[in-house]
Amino acid sequence: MDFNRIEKRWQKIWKQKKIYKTKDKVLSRKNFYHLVMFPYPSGNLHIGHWYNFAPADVFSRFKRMAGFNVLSPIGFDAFGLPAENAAIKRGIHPKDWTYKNIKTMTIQLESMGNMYDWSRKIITAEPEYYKWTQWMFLQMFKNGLAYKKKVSANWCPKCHTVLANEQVINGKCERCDAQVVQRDIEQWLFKITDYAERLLNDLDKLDWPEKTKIMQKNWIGRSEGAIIKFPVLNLRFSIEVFTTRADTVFGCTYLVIAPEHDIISNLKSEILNIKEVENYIEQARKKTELQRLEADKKKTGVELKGIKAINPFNNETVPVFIADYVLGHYGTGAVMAVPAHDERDWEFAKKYNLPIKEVVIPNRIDKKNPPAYGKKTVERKNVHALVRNPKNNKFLCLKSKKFHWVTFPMGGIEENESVVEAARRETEEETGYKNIKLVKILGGEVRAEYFAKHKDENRVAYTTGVLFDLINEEKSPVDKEWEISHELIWVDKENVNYDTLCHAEMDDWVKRLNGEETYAEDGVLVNSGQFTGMKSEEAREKMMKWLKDNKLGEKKINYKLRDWLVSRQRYWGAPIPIIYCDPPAGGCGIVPVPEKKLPVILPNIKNYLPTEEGKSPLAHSKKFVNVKCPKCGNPAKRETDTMDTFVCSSWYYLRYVDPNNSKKFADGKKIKNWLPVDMYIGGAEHAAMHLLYVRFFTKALQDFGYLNFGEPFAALRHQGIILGSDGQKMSKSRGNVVDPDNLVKKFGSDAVRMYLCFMGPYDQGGPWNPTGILGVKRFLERINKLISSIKYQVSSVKNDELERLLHQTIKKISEDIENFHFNTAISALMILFNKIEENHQQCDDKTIKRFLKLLAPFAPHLSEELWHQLGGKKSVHLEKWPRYDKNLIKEETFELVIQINGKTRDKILANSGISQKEAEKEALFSDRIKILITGKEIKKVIFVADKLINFVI
Ligand code: ANZ
Ligand code: ZN
Repeated sequence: MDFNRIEKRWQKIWKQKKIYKTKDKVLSRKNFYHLVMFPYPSGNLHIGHWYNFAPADVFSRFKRMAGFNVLSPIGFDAFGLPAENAAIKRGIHPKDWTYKNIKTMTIQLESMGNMYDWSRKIITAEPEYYKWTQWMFLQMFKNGLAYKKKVSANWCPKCHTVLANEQVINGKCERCDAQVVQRDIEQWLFKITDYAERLLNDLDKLDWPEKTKIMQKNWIGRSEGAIIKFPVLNLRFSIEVFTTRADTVFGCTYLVIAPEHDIISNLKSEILNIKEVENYIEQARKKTELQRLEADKKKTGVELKGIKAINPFNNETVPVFIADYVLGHYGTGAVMAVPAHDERDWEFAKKYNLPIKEVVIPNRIDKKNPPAYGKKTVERKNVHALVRNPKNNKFLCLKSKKFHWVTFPMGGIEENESVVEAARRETEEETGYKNIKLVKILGGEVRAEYFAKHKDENRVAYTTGVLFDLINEEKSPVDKEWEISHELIWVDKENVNYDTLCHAEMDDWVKRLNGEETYAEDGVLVNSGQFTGMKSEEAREKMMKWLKDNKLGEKKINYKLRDWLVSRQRYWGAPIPIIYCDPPAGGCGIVPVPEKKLPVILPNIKNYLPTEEGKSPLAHSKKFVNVKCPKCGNPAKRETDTMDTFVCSSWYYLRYVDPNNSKKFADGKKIKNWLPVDMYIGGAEHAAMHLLYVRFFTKALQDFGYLNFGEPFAALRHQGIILGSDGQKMSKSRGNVVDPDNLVKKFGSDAVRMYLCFMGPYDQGGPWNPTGILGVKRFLERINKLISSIKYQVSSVKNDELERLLHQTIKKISEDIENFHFNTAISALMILFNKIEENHQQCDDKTIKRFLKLLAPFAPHLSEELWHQLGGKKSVHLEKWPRYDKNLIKEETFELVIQINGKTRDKILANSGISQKEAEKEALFSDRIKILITGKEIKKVIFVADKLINFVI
């Protein structure tokens, strides 16, 4: 059959009859706003777009048939850098390029047959739209959420533009491969950080994928910590550090400040090696943030000679360094370095020979032998001897025959004995081995609490691990009684862990054996003055109080989230509606364009390359730049930067509810009718930026009084990724892309849509299988053949089995679509159709019609065609979703749970609806039950129909 012809025909009819036009309110129907992320008009729709839009359309159609008044709009995110770059490359105007693509993509989108209400289409590059993007900017500005600041930015000297971190690959510009440098540029920012806490807390109430919420949480990156002031020796000046680990402050052996920190300019005259320092700063400027943070990167830095800082807790003086592993914009841009407990500091300290001072030790509670209540507690200093046989990498252990536990040779440290001496002595006493060579002490002590069975007391032990290598097997005699009760065993390295050995310290020994040098977790404080002995948590609280009392610092919450840089020195974007009035004799400064003068039209210019100094191409246009100040009327200049396109997409969802309003961004009543969005669908790659920005906008607009809700998307789902038939991610360079247009030509849109739904779980995607789509096409052909060729009895014969399956399938497909399990829904549809085919002689038209309704969301064209062949007058898509009869779908059998005295002892299959008598009989038939019950008196029987039977004996 000619799918293409049928599909085109119905698309035309749907358009003529406007069946997808959405009314703002329909009597007795609840509104449901279902949104897919609008596409960027990059040229052609690829199959990934289809994967976003087609299954989403199945959901829309289902919701509509299920009784909702569904809004399903589409538009184009039309501003942006790619258009400009492509245009520059091809010598076409970005606008022409963009609108040409929009045209192509519109035709493609229409070929899908989705139920979009095209009358609500928005294009963000239209003045009618960006007027409101500019208006949004002004609201941010007027409410103190938009501000200007010099910021260090990734700068591509060749493209003359600021780059986002994602656009910098290995320090080079993503597009032109030029070396990216850091440059301070005056930029506009939105104060999204003011909303960090709300953006974090409100995540909890959203029906969003857990992974996405976690990504947002990490992006916001909340850290609780403290600011500590370190006075600079001999100067009336302090360096403030941000730390999450105030409890480690006694272990601070130096400070590090970021190279871009302004402290350096303040201290310039005091720094003896200022040349060297300035040199280092110069080098650091060339690096991007990502390069600076690379974990495996060698740490570098320069000491500020002549500068010393004072640790306020112990009044020790420490040296001060600059190093690029500390970032200027995070916290205070300065850290107290604690090499014993921070890996980066440790590496740095090793390299520059700085002292390493341990101040927190692990604190372990033995899970196998936890402290017992009411027993006395004894403190001890212990050693564990880890004796390794270097020939086979096995460790010497003792197994107690009485207690069945395995330990290292171990014991207390005696007076005037070193840990190493104690470890040697214990090894010889307990095992006889006397020729062992010291390898190293395994770090500092570990505190552990446990119950010492053999002594019937609780212990708090401070234990040091000592690693030895066995030299030879020579042994001294061992105490007879001890020898009888203990067995020597050699344990493989991989079994040296807490499963085998009973020491609470095992995890620490294992880490240290594997070369871990720093202890970064919480624990118990040592060498920390009045705070010694406290647990980390408690110590932090007390220290914070001490800081506050002494005005040397305070509690501080920090966020990784940074303010949103929204200005771009680019042409193809919404102009920022700001005017600068600063004539020599004191101007009005930064003046917003009056709202009634919006939009500030993006002028048509010839040269849309950035200027040599890196200004936006708009700076070329004198006509655009030179204006009168709206306040004083004097000559003034327009801002020439345009807005980040993420601004356009941060409020587009609002515009769809009232796309043609020229007085407001959207009418309040319409906002109430539709918003927030009930279901939002799009790629997981937008988890952090886009989704965070929209949430910020929504909250800000709520605060300004324009919205009565604070979250834009009540529910969110991501589609998975389609892989090429080779199992690799689809990409042009790999040559494994499939072109949707060709597929539509060859198989028809219904088959493409349906195959996309069928190929795997929607949130996971999967590999494109060329024979899979053939299978779906054949399925549609079989449907067409059967339904268009057979005459049905009109509601006469009845086939109970088919009827039951039909109702079960209605239930399953409804639930599956609701849960985005499109693939299993289609499987169910296929099973149902097989049954219909088998029994077509007993199949009435009512059954077929219900089948077509189930098919309609997946294959909207074919189902419509057949619906009309069966005499349907209106569109099948305006029909009601079929209902199922609860009684009909009841399973014929169920699993009867058999209990004895409330404990489940067996489960058997039984017929639904059986009586208690029958159930008793069947249950007593079970061999397991027989064994348990024979000879016992049954006192009572409890029966729950179609569920369980319980014998009380
Ligand atoms: C002392 C310390 C001791 C630290 C210790 C950690 C462990 P998060 O959790 O990511 O917020 N830090 C602070 N400002 C920094 C900056 N501008 N650039 C690089 N590192 C910075 O990390 C907070 C920790 O990161 C802070 O706590 C500080 O090091 C470091 F055993 O202070 B910490
Ligand atoms: Zn003025």
